[in-house]
Amino acid sequence: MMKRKILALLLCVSMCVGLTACGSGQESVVTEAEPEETEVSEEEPAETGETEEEAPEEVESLMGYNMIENGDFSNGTGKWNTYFNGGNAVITVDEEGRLKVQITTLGTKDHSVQLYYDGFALETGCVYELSFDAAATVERDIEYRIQINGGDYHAYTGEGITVTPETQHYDFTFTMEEGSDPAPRLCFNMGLYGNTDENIGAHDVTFDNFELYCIDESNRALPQAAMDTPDIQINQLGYRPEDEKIAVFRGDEIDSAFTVVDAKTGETVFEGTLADAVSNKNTRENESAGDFSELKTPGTYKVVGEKCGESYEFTIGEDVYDDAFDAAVKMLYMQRCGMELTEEYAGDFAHPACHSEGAVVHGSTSSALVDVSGGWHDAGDYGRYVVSGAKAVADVLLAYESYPEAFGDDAGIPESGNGTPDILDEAKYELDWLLKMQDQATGGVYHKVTCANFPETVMPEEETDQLILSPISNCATGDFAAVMAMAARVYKDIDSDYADTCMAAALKAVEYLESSESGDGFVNPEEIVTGEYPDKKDTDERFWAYAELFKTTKEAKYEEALTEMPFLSIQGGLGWEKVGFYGGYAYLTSEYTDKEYAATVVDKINYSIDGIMESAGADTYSCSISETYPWGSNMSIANNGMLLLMMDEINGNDEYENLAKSQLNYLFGNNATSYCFLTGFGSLSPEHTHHRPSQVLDQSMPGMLAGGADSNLEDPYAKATMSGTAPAKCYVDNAQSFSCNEVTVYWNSPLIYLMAAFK
Ligand code: G3I
Ligand code: 9MR
Ligand code: ZN
Repeated sequence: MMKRKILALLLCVSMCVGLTACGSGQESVVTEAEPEETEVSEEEPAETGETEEEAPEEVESLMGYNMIENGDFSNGTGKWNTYFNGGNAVITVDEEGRLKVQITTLGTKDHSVQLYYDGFALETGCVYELSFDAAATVERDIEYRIQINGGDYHAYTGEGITVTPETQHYDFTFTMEEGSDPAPRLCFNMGLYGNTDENIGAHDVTFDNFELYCIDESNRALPQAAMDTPDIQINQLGYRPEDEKIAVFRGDEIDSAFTVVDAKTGETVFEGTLADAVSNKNTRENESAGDFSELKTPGTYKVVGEKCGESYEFTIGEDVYDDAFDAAVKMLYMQRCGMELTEEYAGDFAHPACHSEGAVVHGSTSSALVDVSGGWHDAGDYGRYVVSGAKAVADVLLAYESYPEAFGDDAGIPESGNGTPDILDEAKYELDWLLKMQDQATGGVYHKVTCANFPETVMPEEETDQLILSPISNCATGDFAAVMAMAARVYKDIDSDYADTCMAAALKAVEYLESSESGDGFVNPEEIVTGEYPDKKDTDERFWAYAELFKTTKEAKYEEALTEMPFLSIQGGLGWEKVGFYGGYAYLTSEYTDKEYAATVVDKINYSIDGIMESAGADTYSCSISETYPWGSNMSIANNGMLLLMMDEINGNDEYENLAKSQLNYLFGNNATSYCFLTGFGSLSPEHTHHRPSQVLDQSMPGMLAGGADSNLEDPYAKATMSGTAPAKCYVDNAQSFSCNEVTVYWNSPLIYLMAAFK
């Protein structure tokens, strides 16, 4: 029964338009376009004439096999999972070999208890039959659905059923009317659904013999054509006249020479040659880099090769980053929580004040509400997390300290024109919130404030569940102390009272840390399932706090405290988890007295820089990470650029600046996905970000840096569509893919730093 029949459907992929490809390109991307009414036939397709034809493809039949693996539970619970939103249950396989869902809490929503199965696909025009057996210890209503797994979670098919103590067989037939979905979810809502008695108490629902068959594929639509992207990559925002300019060519056959042409006149303005192609393990493509740095004349151009086609257009000019920089900074304002965003400043993304209700303290017997309003929404979710928020604020404060001339007072935020650089007004919005996250009694800082669950795809003011302060953590407290000490330095000449407030808060936080045992990591309390930002080591956060306190106050006791911590054992990094290099940089730029210690700091950071250079040297795009692209890889890449610039200050190495610039080139399009990862900029940029306001308004907010390639495939959509894909190409512009296509304030912030340096 599991045997797949090859139908040898001859399909003409007739939708390829545009450039003559070198044969590679982007993974196929499912769009929500209307399905084409096409008869599947075994005959030769008619000539379309309009486009280049490719060899007919053999398409596997969808019929004749059960799309649910292990539907009889002979191999345990397998790929079946539960999702809770206020309810609770446990799944096991019972003595009779059925899947048993032991429901203990019903919750208040239909999906408060959900059983689900991912890992199949539905194709437009096909007819499917779903069947299963179900029973319950107490008669009740449940709902089965096959739904889109993200956004509005609308059902492709589904209905309510009444399950009874006597096992019943259910059988449903449906046609996939919408665009093909490579990653839908089959689920059963078993919370407070239909006429189920809310006082039903603990009960079991059992399932068995799941079958999902395609029973008719005669109206199966043609597969969507793979998206055609150029085989010559460039920075789509362009280059400043003096920048190094490298285009990356790819394909089975690569040109040996190329030209750069004026985009308007077609006139050749530069001729270059290409070395033999090399294969790149990150992209699994053959590539060659073409250098056209000598072209410095401002203008709009394309890179052209006979075999590889054309690049997207780009500009050479002094101001190529100006608009993108403004938008990347403005994104922070757009993420503001707890105040109304007016149309004047936020345009379509205007919304009333959100999340202003006050939060309860997790585990506290008191139901008193704490005011923790304000700050930036972390990301596509509306959580506000201290460790990631501290990273974001640190980056922009460092950017301001190193490149103050990059920031003006006219960013188009409510504080513009008040005489203070807007970036400091913006950072203060987050710092004000951070101050509220400190427990006044102990000085400890709550790890985060979120609801118990991630919100639906709604605007922020529509997330109205109870806000909860998750427990105090050492990591949050250490990061808090560090950025408050930093703020005390940066705001000293601008608002000395505020600087004093920040310093007092930093000292209180350090007092807490000194009385708290090292090593307590943060894990989510059981009923809170929002972003965890787990971190098992707090020594790097402690180190960073001492380093910033020392840099700001110059007091010997902080230098003594930090030099007692061997830097070699401190987790290096500029992330939300590993923050040691913020501390190292603070020490190296302070009035330190321990030269030997400083030397070990330099050595350790230089060792990381060596790794960055090695990775970049082995990658045609000079991308500074290799082999594994983690969740938020664009942050890692931007962080590496930032670290190079920081260490350029210390080591004075010209190569660093150039390599940092290459990281920016990668982010703006010189990468194997062909995407400029900053929304709203470049020729091809993310349009379907996992960002709730963008999803609700059906337009990606401009100025957001998407997470980028994640070779760990960390969401169902990514798993379903990119298994086996080369690491650097594990990116999909789909809102369901939260591990590739979400955005965060702390991914924008290192980008802001990088761009500030190159303005
Ligand atoms: O620890 C391993 C490391 O050893 C390995 O080298 C590296 C590369 O594969 O992976 C590391 O773990 C990853 C970790 O991030 C640290 O980079 C995990 O696989 C990965 O799952 C984890 O992803 C985090 C994700 O939350 C899930 O926890 C992202 O960094 C983090 O940015 C993201 O943050 C979410 C918030 O929870 C909620 N708000 C939105 C935000 C962005 O998506
Ligand atoms: O939307 C959530 C996103 O903001 C988080 O970064 C991500 C990782 O924790 O989780 C997303 O929420 C998903 C959840 O983890 C699993 N169920 C589907 C949710 C969103 O579509
Ligand atoms: Zn909010």
